[in-house]
Amino acid sequence: MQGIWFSELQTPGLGLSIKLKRTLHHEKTPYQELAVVDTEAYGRMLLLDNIIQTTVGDEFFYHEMIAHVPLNTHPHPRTALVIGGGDGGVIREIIKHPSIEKAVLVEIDARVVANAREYLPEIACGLDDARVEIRFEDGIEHVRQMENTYDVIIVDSTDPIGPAVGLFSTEFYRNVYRALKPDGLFVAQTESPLFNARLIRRIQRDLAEIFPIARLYLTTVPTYPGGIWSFSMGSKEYDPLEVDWRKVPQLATRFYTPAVHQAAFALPPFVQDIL
Ligand code: AG3
Repeated sequence: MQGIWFSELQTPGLGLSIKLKRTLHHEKTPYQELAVVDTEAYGRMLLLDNIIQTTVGDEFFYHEMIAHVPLNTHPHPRTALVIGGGDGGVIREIIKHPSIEKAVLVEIDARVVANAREYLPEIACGLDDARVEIRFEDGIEHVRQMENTYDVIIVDSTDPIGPAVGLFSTEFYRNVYRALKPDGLFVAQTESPLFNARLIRRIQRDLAEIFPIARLYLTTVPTYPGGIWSFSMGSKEYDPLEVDWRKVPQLATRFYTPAVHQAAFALPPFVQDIL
């Protein structure tokens, strides 16, 4: 292979390789190693500890699905919390919803936000919206301190290694429940059903114990392991399969539509077997 390639070792026996045009930035933050590179296939790409977080070419698959599914399930979301998500992609989607009055981003690493603003403007562009509040603190602590505060909580974390481990814990989900309003709901990215079946099963069981409604839905993300990705939802009142579509706002999206929303909950047998 000619030129310079980046490979993410997604599993011990599987790598995803992308040809680089150039490295735009590289630094060690207090929390992790951060790089922004430009690629042939997907444009600019954000890496944390050599793990692909997002690329300009395919970020909308993920950001639209993690945001619009919960926001359209809630009939009138006013306040939203994003944990992680320092690139701003989830916030950009949230502020498309006219009902949103306040969107809080709690990101532990200020350098992620600073670099996204500088190198990934098409992803970070929503961060300057007047409804957005950015706090550089630990999302686990933030949720522990909140009670009856948010309509929607979205966990846009890194993989469950290092500082993100606590964002996949039973205790965290209990605190999320308490931080939500009485009819609130939450969604977390929960990795690939091809490679993380046991994690997904445990999360779904936790959520089913804590929330009246627990659901799993899927999307495709070309640059994530397996290309198939899961999201787990816990909801106090609203069912994502019973949305009143006449009342949902018309949004400018490239992946999400009401039909895609509904289809995302159709689980293939191999995923059904996980639950
Ligand atoms: N959040 C999900 C990252 C998981 C990717 N995993 C991997 N490539 N092994 C990304 C942040 C996007 N806003």
